[in-house]
Amino acid sequence: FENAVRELPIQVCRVFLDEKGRIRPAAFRETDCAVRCKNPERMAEIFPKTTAGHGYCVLEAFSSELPSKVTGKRVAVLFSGGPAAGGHNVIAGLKAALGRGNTLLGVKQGPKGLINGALFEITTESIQARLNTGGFDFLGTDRTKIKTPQQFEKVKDTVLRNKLDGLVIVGGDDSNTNAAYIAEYLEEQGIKCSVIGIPKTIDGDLAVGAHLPISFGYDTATKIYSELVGNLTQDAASAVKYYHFVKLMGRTASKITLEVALQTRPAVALISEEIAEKNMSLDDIVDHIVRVITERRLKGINHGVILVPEGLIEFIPEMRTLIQELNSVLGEYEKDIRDLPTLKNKQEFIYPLLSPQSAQLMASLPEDIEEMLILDRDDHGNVKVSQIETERLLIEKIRYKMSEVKRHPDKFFGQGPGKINATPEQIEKIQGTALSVQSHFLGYEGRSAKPTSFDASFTFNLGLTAGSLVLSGKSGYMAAVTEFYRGGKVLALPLAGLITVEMRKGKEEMVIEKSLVSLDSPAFKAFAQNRDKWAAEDRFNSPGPIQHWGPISRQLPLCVALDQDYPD
Ligand code: FBP
Repeated sequence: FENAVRELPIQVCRVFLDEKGRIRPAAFRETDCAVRCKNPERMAEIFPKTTAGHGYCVLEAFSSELPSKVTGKRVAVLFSGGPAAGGHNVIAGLKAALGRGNTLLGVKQGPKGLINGALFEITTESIQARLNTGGFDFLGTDRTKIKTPQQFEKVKDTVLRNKLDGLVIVGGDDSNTNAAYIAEYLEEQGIKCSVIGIPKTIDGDLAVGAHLPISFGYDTATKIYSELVGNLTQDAASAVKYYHFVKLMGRTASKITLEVALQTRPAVALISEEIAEKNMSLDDIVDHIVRVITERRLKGINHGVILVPEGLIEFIPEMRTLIQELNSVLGEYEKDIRDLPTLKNKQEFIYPLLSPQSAQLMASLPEDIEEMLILDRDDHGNVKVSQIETERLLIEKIRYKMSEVKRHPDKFFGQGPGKINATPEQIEKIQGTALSVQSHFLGYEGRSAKPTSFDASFTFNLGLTAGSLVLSGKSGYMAAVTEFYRGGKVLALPLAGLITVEMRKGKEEMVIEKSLVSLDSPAFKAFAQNRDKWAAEDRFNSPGPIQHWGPISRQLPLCVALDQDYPD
């Protein structure tokens, strides 16, 4: 591995190198830090085995030759959830930590493969050939949630049949929650198998303050989206006729949108967390965008880029209430509703069970969105926001509002609060201009790319961390790397301490708390201080393609760099 790694821009944390610069696993010791658990007593009840003795204490890696002496261990690894750049490097790091004296097995097709016992041996050659490639295609992935007693039994069978001493789960918040439950279950069953989670998701919402600034895949995805959005800003200013509405992936947090906004400086970027905090309705959002477009028109600018986070719909207060009400209805009548043949039948069943406001809102939505909201949830109970065309909903409403501006200029122009100041000539001039829009969705194209040098190094080190934890016999932890700018500090975070209570389908669910955009964070403040200038006139930036070599390749995501001392 040393040779393969040296030829690539992968930096290995010092703690994993011996005095001759050879890669070896590290050992772990307790620190005097703990993760901030929101419900410590409740979690200690749910995870008595994995929290026993050490509670929520963070472990730190230190250099030791002891783990490299451990041999004969059998460890399996699986991918779970959506792909993210660098997954193959996690496996490579894991293989490097385990060395030739231990066996690494791959689980095919994620948690489903774990339940079905679909495992195969991973050779050094097979994973070396995939070093620094994108995607999860080597193993495959899926979104099965391991929840029923029968599924846990089957996992136990797989562990026993394959004589596993370790299981590494590469996934997001839901998958790492699965890892916490499996770790607890195996210990409870008296089976010695270390279960370790790896923080993966392009969304960037699996982060734990200074202990884990970001999940892997975020840097690559945001750099790809920034290149594409940058191209659109440039195209908009060149063709001078279109507004490009770009929905950016990120199921819940707007972390991707914030990073892309900082990189490209668009006319508008909506941040869901801000919309929720300021209690902005759908109409407020539409009014804001119409205002920006109109003020730009008054300056002769009739083009630009508008960024819309994928998860927006769940943060608009009235939509959030509607989704919560729908979740409760579904929690009680899911089967009855599913069995109804047409959307009309479903509407007739559901509307009377909603509050009048929610029923009215629901009726005002396009039918395809209504249909998605009614039933389409993933195995973990999440609304499939990537399939909802929020950008089209906004465009429809903005078009309508713009036509109102045309029909009733007095309502929008003039003196006084909220009104736009313009001369009659200016108003007449802009009333003749049409609004031409293009809509885009950037998501899947960012998940399986060749990793940036940041993600390539980050993931290789996460794999080394997971392998070291298994060899040290630790279970119920998530591997973490922090202090990137100092060459990386390697930690293990107790999974049970990260779990909190979330409402899904109207019921309480234990799940790792999502890390959202904080309006007090330096990254958000940098955006908020600059956005009016970006809205007023073209100040865009087109960062161009990812660089894999040279100084620019080492650029951390701007949000991570700006927030590195922010406590979360
Ligand atoms: P993970 O949290 O599993 O990494 O997935 C993130 C994500 O890319 C979201 O941004 C998006 O909403 C979702 O996956 C799309 O999922 P699917 O692949 O099932 O369409």
